[in-house]
Amino acid sequence: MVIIMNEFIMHRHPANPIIKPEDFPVPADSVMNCGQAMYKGKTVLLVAAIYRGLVNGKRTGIHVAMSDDGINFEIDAKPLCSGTDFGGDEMFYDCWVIDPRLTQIGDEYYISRPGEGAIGPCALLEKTTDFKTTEFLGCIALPPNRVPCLFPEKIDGKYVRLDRPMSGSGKGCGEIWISYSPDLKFWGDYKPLLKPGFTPQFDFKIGPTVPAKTSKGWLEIIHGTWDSCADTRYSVGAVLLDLNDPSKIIGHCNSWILTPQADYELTGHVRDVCFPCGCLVDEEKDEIRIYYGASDEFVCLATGSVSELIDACIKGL
Ligand code: BMA
Repeated sequence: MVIIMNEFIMHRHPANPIIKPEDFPVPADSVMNCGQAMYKGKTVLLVAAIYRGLVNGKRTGIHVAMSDDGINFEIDAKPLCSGTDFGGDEMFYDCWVIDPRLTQIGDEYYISRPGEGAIGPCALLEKTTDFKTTEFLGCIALPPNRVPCLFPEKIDGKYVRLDRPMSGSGKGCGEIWISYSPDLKFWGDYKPLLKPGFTPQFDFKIGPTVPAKTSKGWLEIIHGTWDSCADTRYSVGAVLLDLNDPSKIIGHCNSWILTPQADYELTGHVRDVCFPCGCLVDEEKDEIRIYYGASDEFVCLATGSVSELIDACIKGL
């Protein structure tokens, strides 16, 4: 057993990993990076699975996991998202269904996720209201783009998103941008928001998750990578954006808030990975929950005090 010496604000739940491949109702090798939201008082996760062999002819799928207590989940055997015929070409563009970002806007839940592409992923959007069926809304970003994360409400009458229009290669190539839309279809007013290198722990690339509204600003959990001669380490960071103008950064933590240290993060299918797609914030309980993918094999949970995290962003701790 690994003893974690230096957790910073976020604490690993003792029940980790809370979802393992063997918990899955279909044969899976990896259960990983997940979208997260509240639905009818329950915690809902959209869990990406890489199947063991083909399941109904598919290599991957995104499955709904629901829970009353946020720890014990019931997982649907039938995937909610299993790829579409977008782009034709024997599903070339939508054959690897992973990394969903889930945003609740009113009574609707939007799922943005990467589609395959020869020069990198494009971004596909689906919508659900019942977590049983989805409506495919199309492609909302050209490749290479990983992955637009929608804000949960309009700001100044426009939908807002963060994404990583990755281009080039090498250190510092992946940065986060903000853009706006009148209808979730046509996007513009692009502005760069945050570049890798704002902390040495995230020197290679960074990527967004779905922002959470707090009384002090939009809390934006990010992933960021650090490249060594041995491997790429995926950690979790936090940024605070202005409530009325989210293109303004109010503050950010000076380093990671979660980095691979536990055995289920250090070993596994891809070692050294903590990969978030969102977070759940409850300011009344002063709680933040981040369900994250650990080593591309498990779903894990880290919890912390949201006021402490916001304070750390503002002070740059
Ligand atoms: C990223 C994504 C994630 C994955 C991570 C680590 O590029 O593909 O799905 O968790 O790499 O392997």
